[in-house]
Formats: sequence, C-alpha cells, structure tokens
Amino acid sequence: MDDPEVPEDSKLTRSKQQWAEQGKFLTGHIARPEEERLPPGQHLTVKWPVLDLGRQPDIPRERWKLEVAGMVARPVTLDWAGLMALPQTRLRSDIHCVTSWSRYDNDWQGVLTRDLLAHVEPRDEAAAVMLHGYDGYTTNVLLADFAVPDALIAHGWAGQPLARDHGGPARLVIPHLYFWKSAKWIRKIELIGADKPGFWEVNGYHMRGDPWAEQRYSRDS
Ligand SMILES: Nc1nc2c(c(=O)[nH]1)N[C@H]1C(S)=C(S)[C@@H](COP(=O)(O)O)O[C@H]1N2
Ligand SMILES: [Mo]
Repeated sequence: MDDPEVPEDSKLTRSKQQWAEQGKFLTGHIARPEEERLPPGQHLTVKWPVLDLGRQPDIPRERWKLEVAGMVARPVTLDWAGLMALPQTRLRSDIHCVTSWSRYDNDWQGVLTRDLLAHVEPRDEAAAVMLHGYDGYTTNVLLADFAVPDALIAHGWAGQPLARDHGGPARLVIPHLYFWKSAKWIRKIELIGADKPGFWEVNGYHMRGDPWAEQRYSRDS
C-alpha cells in the first residue's frame, strides 16, 4: 500500500476487505457476482464432506495405474512416475455437490486434462468420456466438458497428497459440473463416440450436471 499511515494489516482492514469481496451491507446488483458464484439451491460449507458408495479402495502409489483408452491415437497406461512426468499444475476452484453443499477455494495440484489429452491425441470421432474408479464407480461427461482448461487429474489438495477418502492417490476434478462427475480413485479414462450414462446417470441423475442450470436429475432439462 502506498499510504504509510494506513496500517495495512489491521483486523478492521481485513474485515472491510472481506466485506467488500462479499458485498456485505449491499443489496441488489453489487452483490450479484457472489450470487453467481454460488449456484441456485446450494449452501456453503467449510468442512469437506466425504461421499461415495461406501467402498474406499486402498491403492498405494506403487500399484496405482491409470489407463487412457478408447478413441485415442496413442492409448497409454500411466503408472505414478508416468503421471508425474506430465506437466504439473496448481489451480484453485469451487466444489458444487448435487446434495446441495458447495465448498469454495480448493487448491488442487495435478495434471490438466488438456495436457493428458495432448499426450494421447483424441481421434475425431471421440465425443464423450466414461470415467472408471477403482471402486467400480462410473460417470460420463462430454469430451468438451472433460477438456475445459480448469479440469485436472488431482493428486494434491491444500498442499498435501490427496487423502484416500477423497479419492487419493488421484481423482478427477471438473469444477463447472456437479461433483459426482469428478470420479475418485480414477482407474480408467475411456474416450467414446457417443455419450452414455454412468452409475448415477442410470439411477436418475442428469447426463450433464451443470449446477447453474440446476441439472440435478434426468427430469431437469
Ligand atoms: N470413484 C468414485 N468417485 C466418486 C464417487 C464414488 O462413489 N466413487 N462419488 C461421487 C460423488 S456423488 C461425489 S459428491 C463426490 C464426492 O467427493 P468427496 O468425497 O471428495 O467430497 O465424488 C464423486 N466421485
Ligand atoms: Mo454427490
């Protein structure tokens, strides 16, 4: 800060900065960006809940493998060293779970799906992706949703190795879709020619799952 008489780190200054960020005491349009950050029907949580099918596979990094197969010119099976040899990226994003909790500012570390795709070279016919977890879980996304610039295979969270209950050693993270699309304990990424439903999608959940359009269930347009 350029004015030396302003204590730059006082408690009040920090609070006021936060109020400004949150649009506190404001009504209407100025607060709008915050409303847009939190999708409709969601509430914020600070704790990070654990949700899965009740099986949490124990895959040590030494035995971990990730197969990238289907409609790609260069199919690969990566071991841990292979994953680490790809470009490593850190980015921050929000989580939106269909069960209505959202969690802001998650610091991820891992390999961008874009960098993985550049490595395997998708064929022109590839339109969608089926994700397979070590627990038998599957979920589907369009290739365009898989390939967004902020989707990644995450192996770190908040500067620590990704915990097993959150899908460690490595999971997918696709921030702009409901979190059920972000497969934990990722085992296989299969590029396919036409979108088809995975586990929750067979069981009444939406094929795409856009939180801002509230695409929760298959009956939601
Ligand atoms: N392999 C696998 N991935 C999964 C699931 C699962 O059961 N198995 N559950 C999904 C659901 S419904 C959610 S909300 C998130 C939860 O991730 P978390 O436990 O890290 O919060 O993981 C998703 N990915
Ligand atoms: Mo979920």
